[in-house]
Amino acid sequence: MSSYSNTHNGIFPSVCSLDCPDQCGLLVHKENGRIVKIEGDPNHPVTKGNICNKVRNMPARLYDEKRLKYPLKRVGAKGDGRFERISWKEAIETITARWQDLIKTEGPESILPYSFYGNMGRLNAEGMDRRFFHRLGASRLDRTICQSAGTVGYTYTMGGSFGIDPEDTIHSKLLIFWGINAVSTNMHQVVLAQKARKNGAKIIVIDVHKNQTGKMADWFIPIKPGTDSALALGMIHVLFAENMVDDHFLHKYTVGHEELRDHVVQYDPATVSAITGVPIEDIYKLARMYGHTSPSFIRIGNGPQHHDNGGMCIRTISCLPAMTGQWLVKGGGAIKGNSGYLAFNTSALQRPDFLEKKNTRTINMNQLGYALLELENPVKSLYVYGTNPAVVAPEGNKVKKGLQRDDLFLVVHDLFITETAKYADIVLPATSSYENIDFYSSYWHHYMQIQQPVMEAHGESKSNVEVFRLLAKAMGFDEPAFQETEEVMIEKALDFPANPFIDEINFESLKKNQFIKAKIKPLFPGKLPTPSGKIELYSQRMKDAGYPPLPTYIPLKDESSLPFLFVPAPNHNFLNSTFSNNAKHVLFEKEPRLHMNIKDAKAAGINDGDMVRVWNERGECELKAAVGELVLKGVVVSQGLWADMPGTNQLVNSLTPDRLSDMGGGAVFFSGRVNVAKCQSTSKI
Ligand SMILES: Nc1nc2c(c(=O)[nH]1)N[C@H]1C(S)=C(S)[C@@H](COP(=O)(O)OP(=O)(O)OC[C@H]3O[C@@H](n4cnc5c(=O)[nH]c(N)nc54)[C@H](O)[C@@H]3O)O[C@H]1N2
Ligand SMILES: Nc1nc2c(c(=O)[nH]1)N[C@H]1C(S)=C(S)[C@@H](COP(=O)(O)OP(=O)(O)OC[C@H]3O[C@@H](n4cnc5c(=O)[nH]c(N)nc54)[C@H](O)[C@@H]3O)O[C@H]1N2
Ligand code: SF4
Ligand SMILES: [Mo]
Repeated sequence: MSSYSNTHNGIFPSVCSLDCPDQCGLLVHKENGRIVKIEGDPNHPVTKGNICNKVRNMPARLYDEKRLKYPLKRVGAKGDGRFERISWKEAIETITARWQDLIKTEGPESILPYSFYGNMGRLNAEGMDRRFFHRLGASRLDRTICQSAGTVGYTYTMGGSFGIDPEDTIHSKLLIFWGINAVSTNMHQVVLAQKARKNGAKIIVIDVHKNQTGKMADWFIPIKPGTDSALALGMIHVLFAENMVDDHFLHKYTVGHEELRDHVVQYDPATVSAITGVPIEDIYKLARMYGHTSPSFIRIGNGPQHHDNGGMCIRTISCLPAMTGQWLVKGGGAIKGNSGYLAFNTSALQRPDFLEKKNTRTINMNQLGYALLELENPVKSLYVYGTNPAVVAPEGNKVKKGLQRDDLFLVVHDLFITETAKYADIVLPATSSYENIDFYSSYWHHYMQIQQPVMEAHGESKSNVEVFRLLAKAMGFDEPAFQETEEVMIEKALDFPANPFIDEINFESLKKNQFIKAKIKPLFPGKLPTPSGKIELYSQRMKDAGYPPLPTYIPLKDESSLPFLFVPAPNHNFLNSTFSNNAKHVLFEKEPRLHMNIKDAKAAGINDGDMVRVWNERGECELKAAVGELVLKGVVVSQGLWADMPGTNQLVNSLTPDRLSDMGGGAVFFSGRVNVAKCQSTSKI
């Protein structure tokens, strides 16, 4: 393995491993064996040397004194976070002995892997682990916490995760950021938009919160949470009514435009305005701008899909570019996600052929509390890696109660004692992505990238791949797949003739070039992977699955009569809960706040800066009120998945519901209702 990890001085190419669409090219500077600086790689064609504040300060996290160096076993009560150092040998023996026992007494489905993309490297996030748990016959995990509702919705319209090349958006004349806080979560799309703006483009932001992205817009359109599909339908209504549609495109590349034309008659601007809170004249103005501007581009974010109706909402928004034939124009169209272009050989990587039986049960990761507390044949052992469910999963109090169960054998593999790890019986130290070899494929731009180790493993920490190799050996799994090297795993994963776009991307070419762009063909003219091969404005497949076949507005669930919809979104300086335990990043964010409308605040006797209590039937937490006009009446917004909160120390997800979205079993973080009142007592902050 060619490795820079032992080289003491120099500048080494890397890739950001965080779950962020930008997947930046990085340069890591080392002096005397230590990483002293991380900056953007100016040669990366999309990210061009700019990176976010979070990762510029990554060295503080990599060398944080709290970083784990050794395996640990619990010595205190679950949740206390008291541990004692043990050897790897003892750790692996303890885990596998307990699992052998469980397999005999309860069956392998009593064991549940629980992971997400804390490290986007494919070998570590979805490689050796999948092989191992398939072979073990463990319960399967449905990884639905992020984008599954919208992906299913978008796929009904477009056939898969295929949008346009973001590099083309410099040619756009109208860019709509729809439910995406791109200044914080997709900064290079903003850089591209600013370039387009210099050439005369206008930027519209549609959001429930006028955050940094809304403030950067030429026009910010505030909308009531969960009503975006109505707005999109209102736009389509006006596009048809005022003859702004591209009939040639609709005839040639879509199915169902006649049905859609009749169907949207009901979504007149007055009706849509009453649903969305967007004034009637603004609906006309938006539809006319969209109808008359080409190329127009929509960046579809995660916000609208984290709702009860999220799948249908994304399905609906994704019909818009077809109305005006934007898919044929360079810089026109949309991006929801682009992972389809970089599809690789997941079967070779994950070996589903190792699945013991085909009907192994699947557990939705959004219902972890339920799975731990209420499921028949309960989960007896949970193995957590690359995610921090005690902070990020909905119905947080239920999750914590589940993690506290005396008879649950919990193993957590992480770089830190996270909130989740505090409940673990065994904690394993993880290397950071900078210590590993792995390949990366973006879900926004069209590049694959490689990481080679640039620093030595911290203490005794090990990568996910290494740990699953050890576990496989101890379990007696003797198939060669469990001892494959990372190099061979990458070669096999990238050997995928079914996707000709990546046929020049392999281990050798990645090592030589660091990043390689897939050879993408434009979507049109061409056949989409929908049943009809066209954009499905009318979807028979949806009808067969029990959904309305045409895009439709379906209101949020009426979960209670509490006065506010609560939108606990991500923040600028954390990445989900990553960095929420690093002092520097916490300092950048200062403290958790709750944005509320001045009229609501006045009515409740709340002033800016007051500590407020936010509660519902699921839990409660305390935040500092930020009073103003950044959110509409009836909406409250917090930012950041804080691991440490004032007062009762319950986290924002103690308030979020664990019911599932309309499609894809997605999470509905933003569809919960709460009440808010001024705190009576003084609190920690
Ligand atoms: N700095 C930073 N970057 C990140 C992350 C992070 O935590 N911090 N997380 C990463 C991950 S895993 C993901 S999935 C992406 C997510 O990044 P985004 O796609 O930006 O998604 P969110 O931040 O969840 O929400 C986006 C916006 O949706 C708004 N919103 C909520 N409900 C609605 C609604 O009903 N309608 C409309 N129009 N807007 C609504 C919120 O106010 C927010 O501004 O970002 C990634 N990048
Ligand atoms: N309220 C609310 N909740 C949300 C969201 C929201 O917008 N609002 N967003 C949701 C979304 S979109 C997502 S994607 C999820 C994400 O939630 P998570 O996937 O839990 O993401 P992180 O909080 O970043 O936690 C990742 C963990 O992986 C660890 N890690 C990093 N690299 C490695 C590695 O190589 N090996 C191992 N073993 N561990 C590693 C990190 O130290 C960190 O503790 O959160 C969801 N939760
Ligand atoms: S978190 Fe996103 S913006 Fe920041 S360096 Fe990583 S990929 Fe780039
Ligand atoms: Mo996500």
